Amino acid sequence: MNLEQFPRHPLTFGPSPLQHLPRLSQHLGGAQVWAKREDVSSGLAYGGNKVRKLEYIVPDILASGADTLVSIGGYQSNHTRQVAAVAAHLGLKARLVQEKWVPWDDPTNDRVGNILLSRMMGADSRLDDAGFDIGIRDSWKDALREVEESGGTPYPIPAGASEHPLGGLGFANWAFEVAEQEEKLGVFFDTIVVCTVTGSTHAGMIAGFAALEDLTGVRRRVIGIDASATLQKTRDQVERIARRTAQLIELDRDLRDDEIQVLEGWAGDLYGIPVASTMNAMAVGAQLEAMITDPVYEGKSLAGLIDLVGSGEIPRDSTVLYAHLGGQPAINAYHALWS
Ligand code: 5PA
Repeated sequence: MNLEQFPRHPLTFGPSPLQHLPRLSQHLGGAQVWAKREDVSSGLAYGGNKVRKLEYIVPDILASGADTLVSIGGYQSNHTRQVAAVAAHLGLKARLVQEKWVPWDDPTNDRVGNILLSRMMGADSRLDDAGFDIGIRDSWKDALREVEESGGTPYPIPAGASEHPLGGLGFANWAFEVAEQEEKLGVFFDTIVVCTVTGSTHAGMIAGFAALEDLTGVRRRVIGIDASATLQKTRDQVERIARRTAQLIELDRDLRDDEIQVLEGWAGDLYGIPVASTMNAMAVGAQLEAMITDPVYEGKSLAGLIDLVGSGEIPRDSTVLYAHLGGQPAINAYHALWS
């Protein structure tokens, strides 16, 4: 295993904080639940999981001599907001393609929250009518070409930074950070629960924990909760990126099938649209722990955790780590859920 060979440009305050959630644990009547908070670990525009992925991509951006980061997401993409933040931080430009990934017809959807923040940070954020797809899009390729044609030097960052060759490294490193924090706190997380859509967060963790298992001999479960509602695409992407990242960090074995688990059941029918379990999870997190989650991603993975602990699928004697990946700025566009 060799993660140290990859340069990392720090964009966070340090290791993201671990937080025990006693009232949530008591409410679920089973496992002890903790959260690792990517949403409060960076000063760059509210942070989130992409900041960690970008820490490993920035050295390549700087080496490339690019002047414009080009990326893509939905109107309320957290990823594009974090790309805009990193561009501002580095003194670069950002060209963002914001597609209509979610049929959420609130008139504020393309004006508040993430997209507002991206615009404040000076990004050239342009709307596109195309619907949800985690794959490589023509609109993104067009944006890259446009930047070039206008004399700029673009740096391509695909959706969620997942298809970027280095996209899995940030969360491979997360696994080792968890192990260090466990040692300091005298706790062991046998189960990790994480939201998965474009895949490299979950995939990076899979590769990182596999490497850690090989070093320590200790197994744990990393459970991805699908929030894409296009399960097969996300599953394929997670598997592919996990294997690619494992190879990159020189894991000297293939990943086992049981290491790659993407569970369905909490995404609802459509990406970005909350269902009853999402609403319940958001209320439970907020009212028991003041832990705010969003209706697109974290509310869905929290719903998965609540059901898996409640049903005993995650055993009562488990210590579970919920990866809180950020995403709160989007709730502004979802004000109607509570009005
Ligand atoms: C996102 C992603 P992955 O895409 O790495 O699987 O991460 C899923 C995820 N939680 C989980 C939050 C808060 C997220 O923002 N967001 C995308 C975006 O455009 O914001 C890439 C889809």
